[in-house]
Amino acid sequence: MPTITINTKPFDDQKPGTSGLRKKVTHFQQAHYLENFVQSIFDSIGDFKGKTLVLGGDGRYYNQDAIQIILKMAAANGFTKVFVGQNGILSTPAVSVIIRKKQTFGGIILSASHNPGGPDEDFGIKYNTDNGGPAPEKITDAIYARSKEIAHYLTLDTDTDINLSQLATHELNGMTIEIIDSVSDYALLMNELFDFTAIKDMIANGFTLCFDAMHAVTGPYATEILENQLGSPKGSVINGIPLEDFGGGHPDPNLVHAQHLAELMFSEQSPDFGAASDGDGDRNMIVGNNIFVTPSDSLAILAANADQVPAYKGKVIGIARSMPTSQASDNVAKKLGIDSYETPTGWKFFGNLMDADKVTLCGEESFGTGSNHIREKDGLWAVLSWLNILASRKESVSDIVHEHWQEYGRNYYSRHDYEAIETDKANHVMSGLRDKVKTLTGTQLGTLTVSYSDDFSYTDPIDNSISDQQGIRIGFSNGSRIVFRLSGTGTSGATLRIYYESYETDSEQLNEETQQPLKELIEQSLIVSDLQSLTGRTEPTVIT
Ligand code: G16
Repeated sequence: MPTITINTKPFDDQKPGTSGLRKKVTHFQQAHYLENFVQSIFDSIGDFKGKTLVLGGDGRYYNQDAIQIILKMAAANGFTKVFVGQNGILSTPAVSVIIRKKQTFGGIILSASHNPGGPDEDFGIKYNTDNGGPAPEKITDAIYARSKEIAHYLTLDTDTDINLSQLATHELNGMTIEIIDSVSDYALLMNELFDFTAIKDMIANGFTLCFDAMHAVTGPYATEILENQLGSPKGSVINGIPLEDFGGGHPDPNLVHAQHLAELMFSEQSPDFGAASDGDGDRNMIVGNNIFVTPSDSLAILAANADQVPAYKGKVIGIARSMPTSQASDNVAKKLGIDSYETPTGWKFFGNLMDADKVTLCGEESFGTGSNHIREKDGLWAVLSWLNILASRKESVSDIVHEHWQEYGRNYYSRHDYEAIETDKANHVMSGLRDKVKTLTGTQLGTLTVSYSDDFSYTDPIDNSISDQQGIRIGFSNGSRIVFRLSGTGTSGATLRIYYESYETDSEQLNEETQQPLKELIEQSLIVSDLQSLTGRTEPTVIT
């Protein structure tokens, strides 16, 4: 079937954000919109003639349509082979596993992550390079530049679609398409990293768990690993069937959107362990009986207990966290005598450090945790890490967390999100802060003395690339911090995130409350930012 060239015109809004291009489905459905972006990717990633691609997504609405479009374009552009997940399903971490294992040129992931799905909701697309990680900024910048000048794209002159539902091999204009099992490569790697026998024994001895897949991509992965392989009873995985609209839910694993799980874990029927993952399977939430583990604490605890897990015993060489993530993991790194790194928000910044063997574990406050086993954050990996540590230490989640605070001190932490603010008002808040931070150092905010204030800038220690304007930091002499940043993943208006952190080492002063110890920081953040008068907002939309 003939390759055809379709004339097109640039769209002016195809700048990839923190995690690829995310827009409403209806926006992607405009004539030529997806095609323009895909051709811009192909035009920006170097010579892939004769090479292989991985393709899959989180199963949201438009996933399968987009896959059919991309397959035709990949064939027309000269890829030799594409691995596609059965029914178009591949979690983000699974794509990273497959790229690395099969040594492909790269991969395309179709997902808007934790954002809702459905005909009127969100869709997204991102490109991962041959290390299995999100494309670095030099590639996403090139894709954006290309999208602004694109004049045509290549596709095939056919309406015939590929059957994605059966494991099979197809041929499309000289390109091979292999429909692969979505779960097996990923599950195999998890077997290699963790002590499945110990976890299995713990479960056989009565340990109970509930994993909420939120009707998103991890359903099949969690069912296979937690129920079939580790023996957790059927029903331990809830909302395990991926649905195009995530069952009408918001597949964001936090206490607000995984409310059912949160209620269960704080009830008398609580299992020993609870967890949830997001739309594309890279985020995780960890909850114990009556205790929520913040993602920042989770990273610190996994690092402090890495010796309990076979693949990491004696092998943790460094820890990286994104700037707004609490400094809890820095305290662990200090004690272990290893390096810690503070990077801008976005998993791609960890890739260079992992490729250069500088760090083993990485984490972000936005419910992302992972390691150098792949180059994406990995929701089920975090769950299995916790299960392995629980099986080895034979203590409850709550005991492990409390013992950690006793030993390292506690970093009280909370994030307040103000969603869907009009973009210019949100920009106004940030530009006001940017001016103010130049003169804040040394001044008092309430009873707090500002020890530093800046707009975070990061120089990558490996390639020396510089990323500016990554968030306003106000640090205080007692170790507390306030951070302001605009989300890079929202699709309506702007989301302003304010991150609060305070540090307590006196074990007599530790309490279960989170917001109370942060009260003064919260008050001062509103004063210094003028948030309420500039946006009219009096309350955050979501507190985590
Ligand atoms: C994406 C990135 C994460 C990052 C998060 C930040 O997450 O992959 O590395 O921490 O965005 O989101 P925001 O800019 O909204 O704070 P995901 O899970 O959406 O791919």
